[in-house]
Amino acid sequence: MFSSLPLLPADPILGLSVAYQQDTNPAKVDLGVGIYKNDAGETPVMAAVAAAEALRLRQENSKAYTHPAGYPGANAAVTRLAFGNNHPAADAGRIRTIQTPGGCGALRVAAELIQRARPSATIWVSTPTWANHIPLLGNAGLQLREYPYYDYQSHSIDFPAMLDALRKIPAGDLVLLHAACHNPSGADLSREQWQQVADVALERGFIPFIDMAYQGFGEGLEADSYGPRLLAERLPEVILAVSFSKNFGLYRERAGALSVVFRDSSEADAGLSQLLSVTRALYSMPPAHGSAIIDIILHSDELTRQWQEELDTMRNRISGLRQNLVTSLNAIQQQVDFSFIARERGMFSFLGLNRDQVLQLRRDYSIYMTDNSRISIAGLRNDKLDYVAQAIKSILAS
Ligand code: PLP
Ligand code: TYF
Repeated sequence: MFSSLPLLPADPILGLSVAYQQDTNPAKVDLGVGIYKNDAGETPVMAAVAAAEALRLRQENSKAYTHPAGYPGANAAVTRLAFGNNHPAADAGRIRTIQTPGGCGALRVAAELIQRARPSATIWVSTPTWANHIPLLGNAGLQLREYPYYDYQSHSIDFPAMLDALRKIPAGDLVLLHAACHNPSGADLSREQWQQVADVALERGFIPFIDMAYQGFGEGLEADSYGPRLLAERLPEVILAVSFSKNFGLYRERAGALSVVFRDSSEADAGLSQLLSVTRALYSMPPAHGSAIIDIILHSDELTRQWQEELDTMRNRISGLRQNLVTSLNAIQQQVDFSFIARERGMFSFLGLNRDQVLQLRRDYSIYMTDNSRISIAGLRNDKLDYVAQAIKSILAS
């Protein structure tokens, strides 16, 4: 039976890591997958996470199944982390949160819930968006369409074009927005622009579906959740898919959460029962380990402080690297003004190179990035900046 199945290409982002690992050039630089690395090129377990894990190892006395909604206690804590304390929608009993296997799990479960509630709904995604949004949402059977977002010429959001497209979206469709640190462009909505998106959503009746995979990597935990908090305050229904892979460094533990804001608490109860029925049909219940660690950290003032300091260090390192890359690049060539890289936020920016140039960087310099010239800034190191800048200069000149 399986002879009918053709061989498929590897994940274009994760496949790049394999190619990088196999490269024997000692000068190689990995700007591919969005994994935070320190200046030694390592992704260590965060100290707050290691401390929470040690505590958990001493305290855990059972591996019995956990609750279908996830590790008890963690849902309230992660809802507060996303929405803040005393959010009006939470106080009104309108939010239901479940833990999911990573942000990917949250996106997929949300898509299945939408499919149950309104199978004819279209999900509008930004041009461009994270490549995995397409299979994660599309494979649930929903139709996907695009709204204009990033303008490659000006290296910024084409907000008038975006608003114009949003104004034409039919009531009941969903608009996928990135809370902060837009993947792949690094270009984020300002507070004023979030307000305007909320106005149009109210006017048109579309439902915001927000992907928050980088809370704390842009400006800070509060600032990066401005959009979801605002939309959940102003609109009757909002979906929020959260990943803890980056901000807790829990990538392989598959820790994430899905919060849905419903019209009222009785719709919320029905909605939660549907969510649990969706997950029962997919994987029964989420992994507990990552959520338990997050729960321990968020319930300890000391560990929370330690975790936030580590997150601040990661964010500051990325913004420092952004600044240093601009300085290096602009000092040695005049062809392109790269200062947009310092204006953008989070893990990613586009260099603005074409595919041939990207392949040339990979082949001639062992510098790895996705074919659309997206670079993962955290993969840079200060001792490699000159090498990378010189390589880009020579590519631009050739
Ligand atoms: N959404 C975006 C925009 C991402 O970049 C990622 C990946 O890192 C995710 C969601 C899902 O993250 P994970 O499933 O690894 O938690
Ligand atoms: O865009 C990235 O690099 C991250 C990590 O299938 C990632 O979001 C990439 C591909 C993938 C899962 C996670």
